[in-house]
Amino acid sequence: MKKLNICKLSLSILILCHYITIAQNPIVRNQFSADPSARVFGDRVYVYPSHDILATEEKGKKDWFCMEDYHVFSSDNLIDWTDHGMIIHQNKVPWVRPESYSMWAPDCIERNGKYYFYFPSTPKDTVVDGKGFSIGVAVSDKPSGNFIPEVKPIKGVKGIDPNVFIDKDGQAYLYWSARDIFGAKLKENMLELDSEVKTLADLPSKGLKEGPYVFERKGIYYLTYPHVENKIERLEYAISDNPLGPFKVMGVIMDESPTGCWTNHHSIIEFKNQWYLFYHHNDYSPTFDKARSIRADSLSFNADGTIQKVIPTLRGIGVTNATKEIQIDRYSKISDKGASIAFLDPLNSFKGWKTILNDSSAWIRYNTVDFGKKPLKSIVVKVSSRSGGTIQIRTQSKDGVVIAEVKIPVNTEWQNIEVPLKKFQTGIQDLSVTMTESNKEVEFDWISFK
Ligand code: FUB
Repeated sequence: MKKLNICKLSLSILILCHYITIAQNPIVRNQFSADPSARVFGDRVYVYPSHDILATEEKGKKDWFCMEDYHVFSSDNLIDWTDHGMIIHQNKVPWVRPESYSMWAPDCIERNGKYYFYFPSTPKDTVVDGKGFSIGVAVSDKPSGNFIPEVKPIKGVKGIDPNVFIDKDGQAYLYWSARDIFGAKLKENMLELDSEVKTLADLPSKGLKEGPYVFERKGIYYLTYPHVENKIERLEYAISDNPLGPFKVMGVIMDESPTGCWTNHHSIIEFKNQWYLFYHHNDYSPTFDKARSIRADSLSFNADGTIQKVIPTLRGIGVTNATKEIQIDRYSKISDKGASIAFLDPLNSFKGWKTILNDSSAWIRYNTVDFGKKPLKSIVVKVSSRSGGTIQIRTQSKDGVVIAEVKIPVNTEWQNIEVPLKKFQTGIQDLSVTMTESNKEVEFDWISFK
């Protein structure tokens, strides 16, 4: 799923980049990732997440967040994401207490050709119990690094989850959280506060609020934030006609995780005329919610500027090329009966998932596959089956056009089976895979077209 490639980053330097060639949810497939701050720089989307790792006896605190560095990822099509590698390490930041494993949610913004990366961590001069966060900045000429950290954190700021917004008039604002949400103007140098710190008022008074993310659309300033209204976080928003409020609470952008991931943390961008919500869930670590994975789904506004609730999907965003390995376990829809998803290797979740169909009424649907203009001739399915079975692949809907029928022999090992297509359809299609027999069970890793 991951291949190594050599990418030219400057005229003189060649470095190794990791290309992650699939991009359904979760987006990052080679490590845990959380708290995504997505930004559009030029014609690419860059995502700056936290990097969860698992604590050990020597590293961090058991059963708690553990983060020692940051990576940055980018894509120009929302499908193929490049991991540009580590951009900051806790032990290379002058003000951060070494081995504090507290490199929590960051943000990054561009101003006058420089990229300012904001991150919270435990400062060296903090009390011995290691509690208390400051927020620092690292500056680079490129969005993928080389980020050089400032020697000291930003004066006057204590808290986590920095977020920066630059208004149309050029004024920059820093937001952060420490149970409440705070905001202040930033100086032109982006490194110092330029106003009093304001506690953003009129937000819910009960329950933790954190992870502020501010953006402007059609003259409305949106303050979006995770909030514990009930037992765990959900994403909410408030609006104002001023970047520092007062804000009016408007509603929920994303409900609480249905499987209990306690945190959520997000960012919102517009890219090529579509808005997207980046957020996180614990996809690769279902039993431990401090090892999270970033996701993205489309977001829409109503005519009055209110935000439509985003229902999280596994399918995520972007158009999948039909000739790539289509991970149908990242489905758009699935039948109530006879269809399920499981890890390929329960001992190594990063190997990904498989789809299991075991009822004649079972089906799974995967939307937005680009078949291009040139006729494709065959389908390849990577399958295994204890019973054998026949499946049909359709375009458009469950009852749509059958483009292939694949008879899968009994074989408990994974095998690739190729059959000719019965029909070819051009352009972007939604696909479904349907089981046609009862008392049979078929497992899929992926399907692809040639
Ligand atoms: O990732 C550590 C913390 O969890 C973040 O700072 C919060 O926003 C929550 O996502």
